[in-house]
Amino acid sequence: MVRVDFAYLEKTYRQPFFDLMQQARRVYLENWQNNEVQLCELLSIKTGGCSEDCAYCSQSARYQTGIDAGRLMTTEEILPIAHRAKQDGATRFCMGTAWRGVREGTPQFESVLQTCREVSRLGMEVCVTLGQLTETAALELKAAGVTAYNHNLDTSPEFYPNIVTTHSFQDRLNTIRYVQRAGMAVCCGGIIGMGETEDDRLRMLEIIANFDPPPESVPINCLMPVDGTPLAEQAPVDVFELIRLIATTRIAVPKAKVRISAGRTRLSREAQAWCFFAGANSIFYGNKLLTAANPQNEADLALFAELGLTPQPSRCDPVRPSA
Ligand code: SAM
Ligand code: DTB
Ligand code: SF4
Repeated sequence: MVRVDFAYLEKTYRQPFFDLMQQARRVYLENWQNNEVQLCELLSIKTGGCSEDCAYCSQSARYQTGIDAGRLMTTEEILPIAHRAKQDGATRFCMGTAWRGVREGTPQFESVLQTCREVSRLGMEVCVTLGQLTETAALELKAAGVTAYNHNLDTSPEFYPNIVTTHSFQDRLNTIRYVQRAGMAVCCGGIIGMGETEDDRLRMLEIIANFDPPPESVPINCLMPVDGTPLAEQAPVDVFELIRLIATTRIAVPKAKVRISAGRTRLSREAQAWCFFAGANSIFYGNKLLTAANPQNEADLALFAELGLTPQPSRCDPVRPSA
C-alpha cells in the first residue's frame, strides 16, 4: 500500500478547482465507472441521554437540546422500518445508538445483536454505529451479520480535544482496529464546519487514507448546528471547501464509497451535483438522519433522474486487514 502523505493531500486539495475536479473524476472513472450512488438509510435505535460531551451532538446528556433520552428499540420495532427502507430502495441499513460504547453481555447488546441477525436476513448491508467496542464485541457483531461499522474520527487529532473531552482520538483508533480485525468493513469519516481549519480536515483524511485496509466508506458530514450545543452558532461550511474535500477524498481513497452525509438539507441541487462530480457515490436516504432532517426521498430521486444517476445495488464484501 502506498502511503498518502499530508503534502500530497495539500497539493491536491489546493490546486485550481477545475483541475481538482478533473483529477477526481478520472480517479472515479478508473474505479467506479457506472454513475451509481449507494442509498443508506439511518435509524436511531437508542436516542439521547449520552454520557459523552461531543460538542456537535444533539444526543449528549450534557446539553439542553430538546432531545430526551429514549430506550433501545426492540427488534420487532426495528424490522418493519428496515423492511420499508429496503422497499424504498435503500441497500444499506445503518443503526445508531447514543452510547459511549458497547457493554458486552448486557441485555441491550444482546438485543442489538438479535436485530442485526434479523436485518441481515432481509438481504441488506447492515451497518451499526454504537460507539466504542472491545475486540470481543466486534467479533460478536461480525458473527451477527454486521457488514460495516461506522466510527468517525470526526476531525484531526490536534483539534479533537476542542470537540470532545470524555474520550480520546486514540480510543477512536482502537475501536477501528478491532473492527478491522473482526473482518467488518470500516466506515470512517468526519464533520466539517466545527471551527477546524482546512489543514485539520486534511490531517484527518491523511489518517483515514492510510488505514490498512483502507476504509470501505468515508462519510463527510457538514455540521448541522444544534441549539443548546457549544457549536450552535457555527457558520455554514463554504460549499467549495466541501466539494474540494470530497474530491481529495476520492483521490486519496479511490475504492471507498464517499458519502455526502449530514447537512444535505442546506445544499442546493447544483452543489450536490458538484459533490457527485467530485466523486461522492453514497448518500443517506430517507427523510431523517438520526435526530436531524434529511432531504425527502422524492427530491433525491428527482435529482438522480436529472443527473442520470442510479441507485447502487447491494454489495456485501467486508475487507480484512492484511497483517
Ligand atoms: N455514539 C456513536 C459515536 O459517537 O460514534 C454513534 C452515533 S454518532 C451520532 C455518529 C456520528 O454522527 C458522529 O461521529 C458525527 O460524525 C455525526 N454527527 C452527529 N451529530 C452531528 C451533527 N450535529 N452534525 C453533523 N454530524 C453529526
Ligand atoms: C455519519 O457519519 N453520519 C451519520 C451516521 N454516520 C451515523 C449521522 C449524522 C447525524 C446527523 C445529526 C443527527 O441526525 O442528529
Ligand atoms: Fe453523540 Fe455519539 Fe458523542 Fe454520544 S458519543 S454525544 S451519541 S456523537
